[in-house]
Amino acid sequence: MPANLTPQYHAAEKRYREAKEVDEKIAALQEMLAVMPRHKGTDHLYAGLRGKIARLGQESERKQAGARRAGFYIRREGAGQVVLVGPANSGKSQLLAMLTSAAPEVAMYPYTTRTLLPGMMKYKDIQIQLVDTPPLGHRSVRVLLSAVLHTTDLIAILVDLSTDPVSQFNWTLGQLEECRVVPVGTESQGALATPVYAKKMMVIGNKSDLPGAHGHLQALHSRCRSVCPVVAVSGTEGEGLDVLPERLYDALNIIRVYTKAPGQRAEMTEPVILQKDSNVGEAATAIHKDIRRGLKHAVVWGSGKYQAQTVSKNHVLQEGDVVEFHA
Ligand SMILES: Nc1nc2c(ncn2[C@@H]2O[C@H](COP(=O)(O)OP(=O)(O)OP(=O)(O)O)[C@@H](O)[C@H]2O)c(=O)[nH]1
Ligand SMILES: [Mg+2]
Repeated sequence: MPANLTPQYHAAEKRYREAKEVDEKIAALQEMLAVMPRHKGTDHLYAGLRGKIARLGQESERKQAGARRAGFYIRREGAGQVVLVGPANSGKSQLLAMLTSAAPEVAMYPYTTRTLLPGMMKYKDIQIQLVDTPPLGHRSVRVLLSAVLHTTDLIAILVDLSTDPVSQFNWTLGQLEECRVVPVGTESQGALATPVYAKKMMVIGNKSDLPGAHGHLQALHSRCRSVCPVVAVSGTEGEGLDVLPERLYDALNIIRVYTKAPGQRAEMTEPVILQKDSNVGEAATAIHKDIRRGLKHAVVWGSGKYQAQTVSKNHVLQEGDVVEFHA
């Protein structure tokens, strides 16, 4: 079976071959792992990469006894993955604690978080994975984060609204650029090492409860206009946390679609997650390639001109549509 490895995989492999430091090698291998398709044909490759990472991990531990382990591969779960990044003390861990059942350490002093920690956030009938990270600024953290930044669906930049959030935002963009990550739509700027990963981003202005936050928020809005959306929250007081899951969902650019078997009621419990503007054919592929192969037409409730409209595989689906596939 062909492995169908993506250009992103080959780019990571090239970086692996060229890496001189053990932690860079591990980060590249972890990225290869994260972006490789998983099926029977790649089982062997998968196991091989895991083995290499384990061996290099031991080597790295021996080399820097007691020092932080480099690299981390977070398995994507749920409808989408959002990585929370930003300067120290901006409230990343507090936000993860408020929105998920994960229990990160939160503290008044900076550099509390030492590694990547995922948690699942509920939104309607789906779960979105949030990943807490150590504060940016050090090379070791950039190495630790590279794989997850390159493969994630959305990067949420957390800034502290009580102290010049525009500078924190600019600084964070600079740090991300060092990881070869730029906001989508700004790819052409700068002379970065290739490849550059253009990622959807969002800014979360945290600590909206503190003095000065309101004025700073206006400045942040002006700075981020045409780059990415901004949401203001308070991770400790709860302000804005009711709308945040929806804003993250919108920024992920996905839709929920439900399927039903002919003659049966739609189970409105387990939606299929698709990229916005996906069509019926893509929905079929997302479920099973055999469904796509046998597909003659579909019946759609929701986005059709009328209910139970018969549509072709090219019909573009909308949030909440119910689809019945006919072979
Ligand atoms: N007033 C206020 N304090 C907050 C808010 N969110 C977090 N804090 C406080 O800010 C401090 C840092 O919070 P953390 O969640 O540990 O920040 P972090 O970004 O994870 O910090 P590092 O792991 O060091 O990068 C803690 O004392 C929190 O209680 C907020 O919305 N308002
Ligand atoms: Mg933290």
